[in-house]
Amino acid sequence: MTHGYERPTAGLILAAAITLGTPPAQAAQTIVDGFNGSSINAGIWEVRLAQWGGPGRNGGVIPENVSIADGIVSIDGNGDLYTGPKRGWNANGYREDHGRRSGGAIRTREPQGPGRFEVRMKPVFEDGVTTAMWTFFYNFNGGDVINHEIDIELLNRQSPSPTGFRSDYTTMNTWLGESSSQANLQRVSIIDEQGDPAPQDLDEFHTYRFDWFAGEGVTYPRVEFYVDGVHHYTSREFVPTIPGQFTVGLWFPFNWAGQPDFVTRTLEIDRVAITPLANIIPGDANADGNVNLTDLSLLATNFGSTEAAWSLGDFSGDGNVDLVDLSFFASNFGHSASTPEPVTFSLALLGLLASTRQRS
Ligand SMILES: [Ca+2]
Ligand SMILES: [Ca+2]
Ligand SMILES: [Ca+2]
Repeated sequence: MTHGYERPTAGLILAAAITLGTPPAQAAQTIVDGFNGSSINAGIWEVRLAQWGGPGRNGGVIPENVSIADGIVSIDGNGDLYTGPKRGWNANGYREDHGRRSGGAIRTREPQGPGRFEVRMKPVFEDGVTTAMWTFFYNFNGGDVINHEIDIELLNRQSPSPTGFRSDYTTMNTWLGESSSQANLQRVSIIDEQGDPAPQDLDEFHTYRFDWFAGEGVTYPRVEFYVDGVHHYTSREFVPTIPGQFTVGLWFPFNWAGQPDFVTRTLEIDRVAITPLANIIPGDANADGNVNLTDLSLLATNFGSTEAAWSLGDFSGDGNVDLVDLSFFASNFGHSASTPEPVTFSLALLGLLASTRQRS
């Protein structure tokens, strides 16, 4: 453990503060891939040849649809009007005689999580196809634990109906089993508070993220979902505990995403970052790697909130922003992705905190 998750006592806070200036050793490896090479990093990723959903359901995901250039991984999805030379993959383990409804996906070789999963990408918004990012653990040997999964799927529907495309809705799901009774399935509106059109309406890159906390220490198990740094939903039910391989891709659902009446659409992935929980520092509200006054400002603005998330200063995960969260912040104040900040300032802050606690 590189930093305390237990509710700090004043003594613990002081002890932690005194050690500031020497950033904690980081045992876990953070993965950041901007895809700047001439090929996809095979040490991190496998390019998938696979099918799911059952025989004849779609053309699977095939390596021929995945390419890299200029810092971008491009993944083609071929719709019902596709007549090119690519050939899809059948669930029975052989090539189709056509390439219709074939997509592509990259998946980490190693299981990941809990932690922060962030993808900057330009999704495809079309009927019949879905851009998705997810962790997946499956117990192929059977037993009680079958399916631990967290996903963001940009099929963008307010309801399961195959008609009625809605680019302002995003699914944010957590699963502990294969049936919907073992999952928390949410279709979340991502229209902003000003009522402006959803950011996804634009043909631009956006950052999709989920922070997965499995309940370490006294923190609360939950998965927080974000689009462009804005918190949209927290799942507190059916929260996975088992690390899973992380996939980003474009694929064709069988019947619940509508008809893909197009030739080819392309998902562009600019960057993927996977941060293990040990490297996520309580207090770093804006997730920039530093714990400083910017984060304190976020915490202060939301102090007293009972519907908060990490980005608003709720580091413990109970939904409230209170002295517990301030304690987390204080114990990590000065942590920096580069140069530590002076200790003296945090000691002054701790004095303030101590006096506040005595009054409360
Ligand atoms: Ca890039
Ligand atoms: Ca920060
Ligand atoms: Ca809290």
